[in-house]
Amino acid sequence: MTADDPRTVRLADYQPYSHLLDRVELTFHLHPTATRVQARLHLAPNPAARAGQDLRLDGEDLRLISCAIDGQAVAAAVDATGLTLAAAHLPQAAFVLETEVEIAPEGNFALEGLYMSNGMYCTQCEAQGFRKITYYPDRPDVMARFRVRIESDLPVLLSNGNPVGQGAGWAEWDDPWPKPSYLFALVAGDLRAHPGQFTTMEGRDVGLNIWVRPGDEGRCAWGMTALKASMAWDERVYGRAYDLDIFNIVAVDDFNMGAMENKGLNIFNSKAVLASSDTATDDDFARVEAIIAHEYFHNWTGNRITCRDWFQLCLKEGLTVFRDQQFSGDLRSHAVKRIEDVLMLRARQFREDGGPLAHAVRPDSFVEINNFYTATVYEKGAEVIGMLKRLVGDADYARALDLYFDRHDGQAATIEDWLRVFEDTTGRDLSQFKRWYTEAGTPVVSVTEDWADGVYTLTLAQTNPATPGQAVKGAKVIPVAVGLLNPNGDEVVPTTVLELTEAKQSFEFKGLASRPVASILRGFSAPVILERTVPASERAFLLAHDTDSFNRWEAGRALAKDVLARMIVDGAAPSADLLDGLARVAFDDALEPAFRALALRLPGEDDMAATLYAAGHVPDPAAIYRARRALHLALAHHLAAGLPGLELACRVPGSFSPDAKAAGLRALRLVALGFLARLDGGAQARAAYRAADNMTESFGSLAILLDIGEGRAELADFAAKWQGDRLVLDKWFAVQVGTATPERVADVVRDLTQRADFDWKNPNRFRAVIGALSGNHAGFHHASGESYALLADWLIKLDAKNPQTASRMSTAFESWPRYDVDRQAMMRGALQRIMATPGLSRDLSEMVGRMLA
Ligand code: 0A1
Ligand code: ZN
Repeated sequence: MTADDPRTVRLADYQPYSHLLDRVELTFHLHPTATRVQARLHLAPNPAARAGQDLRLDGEDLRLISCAIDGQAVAAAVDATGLTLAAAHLPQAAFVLETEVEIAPEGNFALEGLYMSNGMYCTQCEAQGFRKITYYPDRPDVMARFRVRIESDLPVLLSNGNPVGQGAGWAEWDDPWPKPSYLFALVAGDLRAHPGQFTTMEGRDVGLNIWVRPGDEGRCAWGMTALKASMAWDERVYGRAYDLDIFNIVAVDDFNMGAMENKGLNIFNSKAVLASSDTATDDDFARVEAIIAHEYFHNWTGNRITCRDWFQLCLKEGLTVFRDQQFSGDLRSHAVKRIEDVLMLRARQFREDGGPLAHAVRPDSFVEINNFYTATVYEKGAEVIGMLKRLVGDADYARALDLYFDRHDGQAATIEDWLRVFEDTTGRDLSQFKRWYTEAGTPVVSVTEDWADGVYTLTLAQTNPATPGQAVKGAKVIPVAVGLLNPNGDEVVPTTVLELTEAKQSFEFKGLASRPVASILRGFSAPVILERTVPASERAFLLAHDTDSFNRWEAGRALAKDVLARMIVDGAAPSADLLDGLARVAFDDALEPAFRALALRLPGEDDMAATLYAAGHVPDPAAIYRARRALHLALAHHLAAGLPGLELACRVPGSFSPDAKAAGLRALRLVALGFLARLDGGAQARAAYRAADNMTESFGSLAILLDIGEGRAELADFAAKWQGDRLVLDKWFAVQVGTATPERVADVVRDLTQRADFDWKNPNRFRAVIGALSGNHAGFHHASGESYALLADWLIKLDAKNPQTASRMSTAFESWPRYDVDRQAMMRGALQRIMATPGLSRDLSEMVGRMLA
């Protein structure tokens, strides 16, 4: 995939590090433009490595002040990526290497290494940021115990581990657990704590804190609740307790990702931890809960057991996503959580897997590792673990995990280690299953059925599409969960997991009185595309009767996609099967409100473009936009009589609570208001906006109004109310771009980016506007090509300051092969223009290069 780039790093080239590193002592003298970092590394030759090697330390953008071994100055050869000490100068036994460097956190807009955000110092070291702090073997298999001294006048000085001393202008921290450098963290600032406390199952008291800027104290309670719930859940479900005296979380406004699991000192994008009913939507609350859990769960899956090298990233990420999904399902609703996860998987991971950026869950080469924090590594990585669990069963999964923690605690492990644990527990041979880790692309499973002499035969065939650098692939092990219903809706065969291991296999079901209706891939038991021609009546039957709630939703979704596709391609009218089926779901009080809200959400435009492309059409974004709105209107008319009652029934009485049940009601109410707005010009949504006492309903009704071309007054009101609130204003920016008509969106973006409060160096603000541009499908793909050019301009500008975020956002172009030749030419033209920019980062040049290959 990155075969001819000289910067390519390969899994096959892995070598253990030349030295062992036992302990590290760091002293920071903080200063915005001249921070001094002194490091003492306790090193010894590594008996497992080739003897007589030079000592190579990574280092970037550092000014070396001194370098000594055992107190004696030594000459170091410094280049742009590190420092080398010749083997001849190195002791043959244990020694101490001391260095001092100077760095400038204030000018660091890449937000990697040590940087500043609103006067506060903070760090981001995953994946390779520590090398911007000091000279160090910056690789995850070098694990050391850290002791850190921070000197600064700022009132709060934090690092990993336990506090061991503090005085005026200094603090010291000691982390007893060996860790790789990517888990190092330091924070210094004028911060306020929201405190908490947790007693572990082993009876140890742990002090908890969420640290925020003054003024944000009132938005921490939910995060603290989520943290305690996560700690209790990991004890109860995985038997894993926390292992330090203190657990700190810090909220930072400038952050490239959601959050980071640094040992004992998690650093969060403030958007991923702060929440209050007036400023955060129900989706925000759920996301905060999930991200807190995710980072906390990393303490065992990531920190205690880490990755041998960055190719193994899915070892910690896939497993930790899987664990946070289990947690959210346990706390909320498994059915709803599964649907939401699959929606996300299809929107992001299937899109990635089907385009020029496709890569294996465990890639075997990269140019810039930051480009591999992807939906494939994270979400498909989690799906692979879900499949393993389904194949071996819950009891063996639990036994395998116990063995994993026992065997690998304190180690830097590999996917081979992970699979061996399952093989040793179950006696299974997982060599074929391992293809899920090494081969990219979404398998397509096609289904044929046969019914004769009371025997129902299901034939499943798999194809594994070619992806960049991987032309031919073997068959995968695919768990296909199947249930059979008889024509009156009773389940005659309960969920059974079929193991598809060959290119084509048949499975027989005997002793049935009548031809059954099959519910296939229940619970989305494998991340595959199911190809099956099903009459609309059968989809409608499953939408009404399937006992598997995921497949019930899926039947409605598939029906909606079929109908929309016909509306787009043939100008057909919406079918009664769909309208009646959705009406039954909308008004069925036996179903969870959150489920009904999801079932009534129409497939998105990008989803329809992908669906049409897969079916051999060239998607027309404008036609998709029109058809989707027409279907929304048709459905509004069809549901009209029941909508006022539904809207009323979904009003949550009493004071606000972010719990899943109340959130589900609010979600369904907003769906009803969205339909009503198509019929009443927004009168009800306007009233809902005025009456709202929480962000979910005020923002939700504002979005509905803007979507129908109304809401000017409400938009101004919202801006006036939230002036100066960074997180809420991000919503204000994003909703205008997201709801702009295809013709207007580029102008809207141009206007917004000229405002003084469009701080483009802040990743949240940049994503709110520029990310929303590529999220507006018909607007981004407007035939003028204006939006493509606008995105390219902004990516070029951002890349000079923040390569990571620029690179991630370039994936907006990954779907270029789907579209017509004119759009393809314009998108490729935009990519070529980016590629030709002098001084382009390694991050963005790798991504653009792969998209153009
Ligand atoms: N490990 C974190 C995600 C993360 C990765 C890279 C970062 O900077 C480049 C920051 C955060 C997680 O999975 O939550
Ligand atoms: Zn993670």
